[in-house]
Formats: sequence, structure tokens, C-alpha cells
Amino acid sequence: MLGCQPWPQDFAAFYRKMDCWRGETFGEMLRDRARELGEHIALTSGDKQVSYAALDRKVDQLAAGFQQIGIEKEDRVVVQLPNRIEFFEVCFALFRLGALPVFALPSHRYSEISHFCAFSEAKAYVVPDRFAEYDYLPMARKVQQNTPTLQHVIVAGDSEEYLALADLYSEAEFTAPEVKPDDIAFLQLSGGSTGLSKLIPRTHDEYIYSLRRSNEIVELNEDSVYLAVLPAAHNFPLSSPGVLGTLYAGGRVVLASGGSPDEAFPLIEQEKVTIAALVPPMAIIWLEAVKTRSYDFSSLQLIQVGGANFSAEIARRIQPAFGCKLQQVYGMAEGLVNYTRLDDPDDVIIHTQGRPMSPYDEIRIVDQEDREVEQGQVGELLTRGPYTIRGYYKAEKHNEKAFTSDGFYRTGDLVRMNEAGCIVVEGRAKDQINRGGEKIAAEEVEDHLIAHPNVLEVAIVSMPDKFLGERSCAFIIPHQQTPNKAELKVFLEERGIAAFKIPDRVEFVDTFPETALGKISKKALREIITKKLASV
Ligand code: OOB
Repeated sequence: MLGCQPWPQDFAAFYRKMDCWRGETFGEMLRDRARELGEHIALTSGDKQVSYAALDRKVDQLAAGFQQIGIEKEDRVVVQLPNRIEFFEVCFALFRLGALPVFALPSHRYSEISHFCAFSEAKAYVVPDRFAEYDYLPMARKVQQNTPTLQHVIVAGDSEEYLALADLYSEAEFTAPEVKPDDIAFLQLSGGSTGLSKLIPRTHDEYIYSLRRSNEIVELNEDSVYLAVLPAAHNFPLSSPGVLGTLYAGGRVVLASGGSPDEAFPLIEQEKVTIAALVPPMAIIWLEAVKTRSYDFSSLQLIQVGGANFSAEIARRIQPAFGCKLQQVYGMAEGLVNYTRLDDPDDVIIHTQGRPMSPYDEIRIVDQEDREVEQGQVGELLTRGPYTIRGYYKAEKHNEKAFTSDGFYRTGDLVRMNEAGCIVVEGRAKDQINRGGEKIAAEEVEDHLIAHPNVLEVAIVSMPDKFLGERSCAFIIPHQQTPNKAELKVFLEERGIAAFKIPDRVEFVDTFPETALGKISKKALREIITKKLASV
């Protein structure tokens, strides 16, 4: 498999025998749904909508267009589109060609995109012209200049000197290559902890298994209407069960550009949404907004919340406020997804992050020496299973640390298992900040800051925040002159990093606290900033 670590043969045979992997591909899945459901609406976005049959046709036309410009099986294509119908046309067209979308988020900027393009040796990059007041073309130009493999920039909207996505739909025949169920379907992004995001190879068969299993747990069917408010490229809204799960079930997806109640609440009423997925800060905003706005939420059956720690105090308010069930979702782009079940007692739904979705998910909770801890004790979660990767894309060295020798993924999450067998996330061992569901690898941002002439040393840590759960704080030892905080922000913006990665706070210090081994003690830094915040 193209730069990837496949499942060992005996495991693959087992997952097939247990009927997890059924030999499905995304291209065929859409073909089947179009045959079965025809004019049933698949996707709604603003005043546009597309049926399963029409989506299937558009996908073929786009696949033909992609083929004409030379996109072939196994080519990588960085896709950075907001929640619009074209996003899924692009993805399925690439799936049918066996080409691999690399799922960037709309908030990514030059630094991230140029890394994804260079590292994946992308042949094409698909962008909107504008989204959320940002012009993508100047960034795309810079990316193209610096990525020798990049042959095409394809623009949804006003394309200027580049190819317009709208012009690629072609009536020409396209020759579909053989796409196998165990081929890689796409590359997703890791939240990262050591430097830049790693790429996560997901195959058709195992990802479709995760959809099928998620659908069973969430009871998704042809009557379901899924509201996508989170950026669809992310694993949670993509597959848990998300947009792809809904399409697998033959339901309808309503695409929203974001999670604001101004947009989402009228959509719930008009489109009779049955299920929506949120990160915790959005749930807080929705709970506030629902007090003053009266919309008909009677169609809503389930609100899923995941991606970051969700406090029990807030979790308990969902059901009474919206008259629907809550489901906590604790997952990761690398694979494992845990859900509370619809019929779990309130206590489980409010206080835990659920349990693995598959009976074949294997869980170990271990101490620092990889020894299993006693039941109920906190340790790092390791996992292996039918939809959890065995290695990152082209990252052999990193994989040695990120996986155990017997193939368990080291999640970096500190969890405990309660008596009911449910997982409670207690913290994190990895050097990452979870800013309301958006993941920041401390090292990645530290590497940018250290490039500033007045930064001698830097360490970024999380600080508690009522709304986002965590925000980021950069501790800096200045070099010669203390830099101005605003100037540091501009410096990072100019280097082109996603806005959510810019430290929320900067603290200048003379020295860093150290561990017994003489390393920077991030634990002590977290304590310093937590105390400081509590004292104001
Ligand atoms: C989801 O995926 P990623 O890859 O953006 O982030 C994974 C990490 C986990 O390792 C954990 O640290 C954190 O995000 N996380 C949670 C959580 N859900 C994810 N921490 C506490 N409570 C939760 N409920 O975030 C993701 C992927 C699929 C489904 C849901 C979330």
C-alpha cells in the first residue's frame, strides 16, 4: 500500500470473517444508492439540492474532467473546500478514480497547506475563491510556486488564471480504473503533537465499516436528516456517522457553513433536521441561544457532542433544552470512535465518553511502562481494531513511537474505564492543546515562534478556559529585546498559520521551570498560568 502500513494478513482475514470489511468502495456505494434511491435528496446546501441520482451523474462528469487533466489512480489532491455540495462531488469523483483527497480544513493557511501539498506530493489543489472573508487565490499562488509536483490549482468560484471547477464537468467517457476495497481512499490529518500534522491513510473498506457501525449505533436511516455544521473534512462530521454515514444510510445531509444558531436553528426547523454534531463550545452557544429564540426543534432526535472534553454540567442541560437525546462522541482521525448509546442511562451519557463502537476494538489502558493499570485507574489509552490505522502515511520513524510493536495506536489520551465499562477522558499525555475541538500541536507553533529574532526560547501550554475548555499560552524567554505581543501575532500570521493556532496569551519569563531530568516542565508552566488566571 502506497507509503502505508497495512493490517497484518491474519488481522485482515479476521476482520473480513467477522463481516466488518465487506469489500465495499465509496464509488460503488454512491452508485448503489443512486440506483436504489434515485430522486431522493442526498445533499442540501442553501437553495441548492442534489438527488442521489444527480449526484452520481455529476460525480461521473467530474471524474471524467479530472481524468482529462491527468489525475490518475493514487494521485494525491489536496481538497480545501467548505461545506458545499461541490466538496462531495470532488471527493466522490476522486474516489472513483482511485485518487486520494487530502482533507485540509478551510481554516488552514500557507504553512499547513504547503506542507500537505509537499508531503503528499500533490498533483492538484482544490480551493474556493473566497470563504469566511478569506481570499484563497493569493495563498494558492504561493503554494503552487513552492510545490514542484503541483500541476493544477482548481477553484470553486472565480478562478482567475486557474482552472474553474465548474468547467471540469465533462460528458466524455471516463475509464474507471479498478479501485479495490483495501485501497487507500483518502488521507486525513492528525491533530499532531510532534511538529506538523501527520497524514492518516484510510481505506474504503475499513472506513465504510466505521460508517455502517456508527449508523447502527445512532439508528440512522433513509428518513434521517443530518445537519453538518462542523467542517466536513474533519473525521467527526465526516464519519461519525456524519455526512458519509448519512449517505451510506440513504438519508439527507443539510450543509451549513458554520455552527452559529442564526444559521443552524432556522435550518433545523425548515429542513426537519433529526441529528446534528457539535463541538462543546458550539453546544454552549446553542444552549444560550435556545433560551431566547423560539424555533421548532421537534424533528431533532439527537445532538452529538465530541472532539473535546464536555463538562457534565453542560451536558446535563442538552436534553431538557432541545427535547432530544445527547450522545457523547470520543474519537480520533486515526480510527477508534467511542459513543454513549442511545439507551444508556443519563448518568452514562452525562458523565462518560461512551465505549468503542466495534466489538473488535481492542483497548488497553497503560502506565508509562506500558503495563496495564488496574480497573478504574487512569492511564494512556492504546487501541487496535478494524478501523484504526497501523501507521501514518510515509512516517516510518514516527510510527515506531506512535504504535506499539504489536500494532496498538498510542492515543496520547489519559483515560479511565468505569465499572460500567465506559471510558472517561481525564487528560492528555501528548503535547497538544485542544482548543474547543481544534487541535494545536505545541511543537508546530513553537517552531514558528522560535524563528522570531527576539525569541530565545518558547514553550506553549494549555490554560483552562470556561468556553473553549482550553486556550493556548506561549511562555517566551526573550532574546535581547522583549518582542511586542501584537508584533508576534502579525509575525505568525505572515508565516501563514491557521488563526486558531495563534497563542491566545503570551507570557515573558527569564527562565523555564525544569523537570528532574532538566527538560522544560510544561506541567509546571500550566500550573503557573492556571494560578495566575485564578488570581485575577
Ligand atoms: C476527533 O478527532 P481528532 O483527530 O481531531 O482528535 C482526536 C483527539 C483525541 O485523541 C482526544 O484527545 C480528543 O481529540 N477528543 C476528546 C473527545 N473527542 C476527541 N477529548 C475529550 N472528549 C471527547 N469527547 O476529535 C474526533 C473524531 C471522530 C469523532 C469525534 C471526534
